[in-house]
Amino acid sequence: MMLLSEKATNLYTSSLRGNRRLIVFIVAIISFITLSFFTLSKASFSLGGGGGCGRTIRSLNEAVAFSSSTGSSNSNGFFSIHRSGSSAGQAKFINLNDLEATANAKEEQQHVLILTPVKNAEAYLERYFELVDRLSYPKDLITMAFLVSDTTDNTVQILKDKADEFLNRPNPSERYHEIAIYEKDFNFQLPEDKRHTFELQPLRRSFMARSRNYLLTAALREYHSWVLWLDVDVVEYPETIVEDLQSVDVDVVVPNCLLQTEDGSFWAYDKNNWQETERSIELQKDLDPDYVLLEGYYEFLTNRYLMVDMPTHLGRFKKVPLDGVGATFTLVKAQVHREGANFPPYVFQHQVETEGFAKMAKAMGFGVYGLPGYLIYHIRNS
Ligand SMILES: Nc1nc2c(ncn2[C@@H]2O[C@H](COP(=O)(O)OP(=O)(O)OP(=O)(O)O)[C@@H](O)[C@H]2O)c(=O)[nH]1
Ligand SMILES: [Mg+2]
Repeated sequence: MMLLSEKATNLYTSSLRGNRRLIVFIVAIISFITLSFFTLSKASFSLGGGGGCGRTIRSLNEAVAFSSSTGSSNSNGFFSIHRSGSSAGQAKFINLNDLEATANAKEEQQHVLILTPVKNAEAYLERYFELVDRLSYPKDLITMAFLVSDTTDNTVQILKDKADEFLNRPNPSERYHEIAIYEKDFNFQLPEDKRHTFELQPLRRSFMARSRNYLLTAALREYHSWVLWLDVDVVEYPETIVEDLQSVDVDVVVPNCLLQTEDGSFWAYDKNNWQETERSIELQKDLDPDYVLLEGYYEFLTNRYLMVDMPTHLGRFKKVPLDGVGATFTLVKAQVHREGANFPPYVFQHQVETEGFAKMAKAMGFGVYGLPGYLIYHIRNS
């Protein structure tokens, strides 16, 4: 009897153990299926599959449907919280919809940011400031910003002294809105006699691009409507040039930059302002995508139509569309930079730096133009 009941108990315990194993097994399977379902459905959103938009670029309707299905909120304008020390935080609201860059910029009091990268530039600074100071655009609407790189001369001190003078003039209407000097070294040095060697240009231009991007991201403020790129060694331009270029009312515009000569003879300088031609486009079809095209070098002829070779007698405001630009003097609506066109330090459509910028701006749908009859002058360096 005793033996029988012991047997029954053993049987009961082992069947209970069997059931428990079964239950654990079933629960594990259900958890696995549930987990897989959520993981896969998330993945299909982030990959943009299964009708979701994820992070890919989709049509506006798809994107709107996606954003309302995930319940993301939207607000007008721009908020940021500022805390200084122990004082209470204060929200800053700036409606960027109100920022405009229009032909009547001066009347509308639109701010201009003049950007100049500099390297061992002390010899050029006096003339540079003389010309900027002569501009007829109101000084209180002008910000100047410099990026000094890999410099061994007195450039920084001269910039600081000039800024001090220009910002503290007795007459407030003669003072500039702001002057900023940034220093950033890339430890990139080229021997002076090698600076324009064909093989070294892609690298030199790539470092110039990095400098320009540094300067742009450090200096651009939310109130700037225009960005004017001005090289330090441009030695002659009209005092009304800012208003003149603004009046053309396009996204990017460049005057025609020639070489200053003693006898006033016509010598081209900025060959980076150009149009593609049928032949230049044809030639690019067989090129390695990483090949950088350069203007003004006999080593490789590009077949582009350079602005310095276009007729200059058709009026100062006769504009032509361009596919490549330099930056000796380049006026850009700030929106173009804000939306993402900058200076590629990598190869973009066979170009780097300023010409890459033009290609990028055009790829984004912006208008890029030049004025062959509007002449400015660059110093003869050697
Ligand atoms: N921050 C920075 N500025 C540079 C660098 N190289 C040149 N610059 C400045 O960038 C502008 C354009 O450079 P330039 O050396 O004049 O270039 P370029 O006009 O093609 O050459 P040049 O015919 O010799 O004048 C000038 O204002 C220079 O002082 C650099 O590596 N870093
Ligand atoms: Mg120069």
